[in-house]
Amino acid sequence: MIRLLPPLLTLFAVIASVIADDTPGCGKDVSSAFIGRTQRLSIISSGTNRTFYLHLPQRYEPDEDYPVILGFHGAPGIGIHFEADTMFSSPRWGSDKILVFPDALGGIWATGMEGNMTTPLEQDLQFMTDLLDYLRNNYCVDNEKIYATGISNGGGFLNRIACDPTVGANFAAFAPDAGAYTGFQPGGNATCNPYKTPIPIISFHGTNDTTIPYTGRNDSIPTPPIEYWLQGWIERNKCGTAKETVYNKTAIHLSWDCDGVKDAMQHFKVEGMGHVWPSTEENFSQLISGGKPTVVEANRLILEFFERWEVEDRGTGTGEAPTTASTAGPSETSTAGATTTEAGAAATTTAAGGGNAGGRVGVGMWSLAVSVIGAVFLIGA
Ligand SMILES: *[C@@H]1O[C@H](CO)[C@@H](O)[C@H](O)[C@H]1NC(C)=O
Ligand SMILES: *[C@@H]1O[C@H](CO)[C@@H](O)[C@H](O)[C@H]1NC(C)=O
Ligand SMILES: *[C@@H]1O[C@H](CO)[C@@H](O)[C@H](O)[C@H]1NC(C)=O
Ligand SMILES: *[C@@H]1O[C@H](CO)[C@@H](O)[C@H](O)[C@H]1NC(C)=O
Ligand SMILES: *[C@@H]1O[C@H](CO)[C@@H](O)[C@H](O)[C@H]1NC(C)=O
Ligand SMILES: *[C@@H]1O[C@H](CO)[C@@H](O)[C@H](O)[C@H]1NC(C)=O
Ligand SMILES: CC(=O)N[C@H]1CO[C@H](CO)[C@@H](O)[C@@H]1O
Repeated sequence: MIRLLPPLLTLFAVIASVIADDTPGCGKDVSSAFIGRTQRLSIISSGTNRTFYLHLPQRYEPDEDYPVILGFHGAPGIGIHFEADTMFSSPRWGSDKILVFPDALGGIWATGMEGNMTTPLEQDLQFMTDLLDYLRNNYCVDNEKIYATGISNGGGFLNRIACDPTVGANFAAFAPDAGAYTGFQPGGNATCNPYKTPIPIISFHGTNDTTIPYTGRNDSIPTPPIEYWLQGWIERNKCGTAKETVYNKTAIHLSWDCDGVKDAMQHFKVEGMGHVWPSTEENFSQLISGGKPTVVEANRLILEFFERWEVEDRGTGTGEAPTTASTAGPSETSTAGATTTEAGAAATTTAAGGGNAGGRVGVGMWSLAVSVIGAVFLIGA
């Protein structure tokens, strides 16, 4: 019996850390060569070598838990493109966060499309699970503060994450720009079963975007009109009417209260902006496309938005699970120009319970059960 004591105590320590939202990587020494710099690392996921760029905070302390932001590049691309474009890892923006810029296989994220986008969606989603496991096991992660942002095809992929009840449940909020939401066009077959209501989303899209037009695309890479895509989330998130304001003269800012949660959804329709990252200073995507700086500083707006959300948190809402069928697009009665019926093979929702991340809660409850059994056993011994 006594010999069981040390392993049991270790087990309790692990359990305690799980319950306290610390991750197994807390307390682990990290080479100083890793801190404040961007490293390219890799893990094996679905039998494939998957690479990503990792940037730890300037003053990383192994005992302090940090928020994590995943940033998804556009297609074709690699993680460092998104880092260079947004400069999220510069001290000005990201000094207190763990920033991760994953690479898509062949430069293109799976968004459930056929053709060149051949990585199966499940495989890219599994990569997210494995990547988060890796981060939690090696670094001190604040499980409540994990977020995703991205551009174009990366925005389309993070939208798929938001729609996945299991993988999405790791994330507190989402921020796509110029998203290529393939599968969510009228008649598209994407499914969407988010883990909670509302899912906080701040999104950006330029009206002069010719790559992923604001009005949608009908060719081999179909994308929805942005208003149609928004309408899908308005319904899933149970949002009221939009508050509309003119932002800095040339952008339209829409904000929705959703299921009793204030300003849970935000959208910036940026007049004249092309397929770029919105910034008041010229950045790479603007340079490459001949675009110009805009009046919207996406970095600041995104970081301020993320600050407001935690995974388990749902503001002032009721915390009840959605009960309606969850579809990829808006319903027939929508006014957002959707003339077709619900987007294809919509799944009926089995949403993993209001405000809570199903998988994580599962682990928490299991740990609690083990620790109670363990405690009883110890007392008995
Ligand atoms: C995975 O790819 C990276 C970058 O190409 C390489 O450095 C690493 O050794 C590879 N890992 C494995 C296990 O093959
Ligand atoms: C959705 O449509 C795409 C393209 O037509 C197809 O490759 C994919 O298998 C479909 N997915 C489902 C779940 O039906
Ligand atoms: C798909 O492949 C074709 C032929 O190689 C190419 O012309 C096209 O640009 C590719 N599309 C994407 C989205 O990469
Ligand atoms: C795409 O096709 C649909 C149905 O054929 C049509 O209603 C819609 O206007 C088209 N959209 C664009 C942007 O061409
Ligand atoms: C946006 O596109 C319109 C029409 O093509 C053009 O007249 C206008 O100059 C563009 N705006 C910017 C800021 O590039
Ligand atoms: C845009 O508006 C924000 C918020 O009101 C303000 O902080 C910022 O200075 C403005 N930027 C420009 C370029 O007008
Ligand atoms: C290379 C470059 O100029 N990048 C700028 C792009 O925009 C961000 C803000 O989103 C700036 O911080 C960068 O300096």
